[in-house]
Amino acid sequence: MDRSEALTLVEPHLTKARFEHTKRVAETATKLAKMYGHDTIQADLAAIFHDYAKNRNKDELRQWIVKESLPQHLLSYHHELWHGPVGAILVKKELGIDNEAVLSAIRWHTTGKAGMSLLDKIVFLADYIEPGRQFPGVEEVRTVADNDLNLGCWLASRNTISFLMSKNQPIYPDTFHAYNDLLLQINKD
Ligand code: DGI
Ligand code: FE
Ligand code: FE
Repeated sequence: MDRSEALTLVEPHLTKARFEHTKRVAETATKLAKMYGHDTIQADLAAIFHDYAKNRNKDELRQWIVKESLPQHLLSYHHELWHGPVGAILVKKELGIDNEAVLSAIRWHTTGKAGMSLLDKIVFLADYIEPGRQFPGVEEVRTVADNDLNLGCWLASRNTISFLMSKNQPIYPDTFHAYNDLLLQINKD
């Protein structure tokens, strides 16, 4: 599938703002793939599909989690966490995307997890640093992302956890697993 076909498939499922975000994530993921030696076409496609389920309503997302036997504890956490795992299922069912590496990057793009692949990391970080993002501290993460993928992902994960804790929000276990695992990898480097 080429990028224009992918964009045409995704566009009707997203709001205008979400589609613009998607295109910026794809450009950022392509740059990171080039820097860190990953297939750029695959990174571009994974990023184009990463938020495929973002604009589905909560009830539909909930129903897919039940029907597809995704981890049911997802339902006890914030519904923001549902669009990644459900998105991976829906791009397969509705668009026929069956590349496991791409599906994994979509699945884990919000929380991360321990043992992320290179492509998982590229999409996770591109989503955090795309040029439209204005999180506190994002500029530091952008600078680090040019030199050290693991450190960039760890900083993104740390900032997200700090932000959620400052709001007294629950933190999904895989979010912590990503933080710990990335820290171990950084200390090994
Ligand atoms: O879909 P996007 O907005 O592009 O970005 P995303 O998929 O990274 O989702 C970001 C949201 O998810 C943001 O509001 C923070 C939230 N989030 C990330 N990890 C966790 C989380 N929310 C909770 N409650 N727990 C988490 O572990
Ligand atoms: Fe997302
Ligand atoms: Fe996103």
